[in-house]
Amino acid sequence: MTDHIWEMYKILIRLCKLTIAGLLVTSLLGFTDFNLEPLDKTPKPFRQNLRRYVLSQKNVPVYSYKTINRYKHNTDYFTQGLLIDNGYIYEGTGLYGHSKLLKMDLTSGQVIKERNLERKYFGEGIAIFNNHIHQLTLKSNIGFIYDKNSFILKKSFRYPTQGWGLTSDIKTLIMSNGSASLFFFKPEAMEFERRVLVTDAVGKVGYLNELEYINGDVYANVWLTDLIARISPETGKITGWIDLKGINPPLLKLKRSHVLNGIAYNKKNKTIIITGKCWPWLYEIELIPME
Ligand SMILES: [Ca+2]
Repeated sequence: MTDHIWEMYKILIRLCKLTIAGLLVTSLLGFTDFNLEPLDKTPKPFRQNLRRYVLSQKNVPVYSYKTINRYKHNTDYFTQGLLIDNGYIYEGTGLYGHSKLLKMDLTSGQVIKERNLERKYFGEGIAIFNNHIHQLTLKSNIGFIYDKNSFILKKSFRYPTQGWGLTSDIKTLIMSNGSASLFFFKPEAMEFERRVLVTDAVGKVGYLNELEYINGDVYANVWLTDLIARISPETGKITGWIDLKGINPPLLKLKRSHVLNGIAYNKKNKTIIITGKCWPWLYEIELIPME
């Protein structure tokens, strides 16, 4: 056997070992049905024309918004997850070395509880279920479960893709990973249950990011846009669009020029709180149907 053929043979054996190891890991984790490939990303031409496309929708309602209040937001917080529980705002922030889990007073912005993630983790979406806070990480394939009151880490869980957004309904945790799919987990054991492909009348709607479960629908911000898709968790069908154009301050006025990435439902006021990465404000809004 020549040296060249021998080298090729060794590479082939290495590839086989990696494939078998990968299959073994996903099988052991119970994620064989989990879509590991980002095949369901929305094509880029669609994304570039998304606002025009959304505003031309005839088969689902499109909403604008009315700002009814705003609250201070720390411009160091690279918002990746946002929710309201019992009147308090909870935020998960990202960036390596800066990722946090926070509990704050909504109106004053005063930090009540804070926990830093290890420097090796980039924090992502958060959700509360049964007095526990779940937090994803971007590329580490690991999530954390904390006691809601003490922020003490109770356990961790694994998933095979990137982690982006997280929210919860009354019985499941719902996760996005930047694709056009939503993934459903049983929260206690973080056991993967099912996934739905998010589609509208034309096709897949990808780059789903921060999530919020509101009255039976999942609201998902489309990454790098001011648009939020309202999605049926049962079918994955888009049931409406929210256009938040103009809600974020002009990029030049921001400490860092980052996009919308926080949706929290304020049950008490029946309003939605919106913010973005390092934005100076949390906006409390009501949705207004567009003509
Ligand atoms: Ca949220």
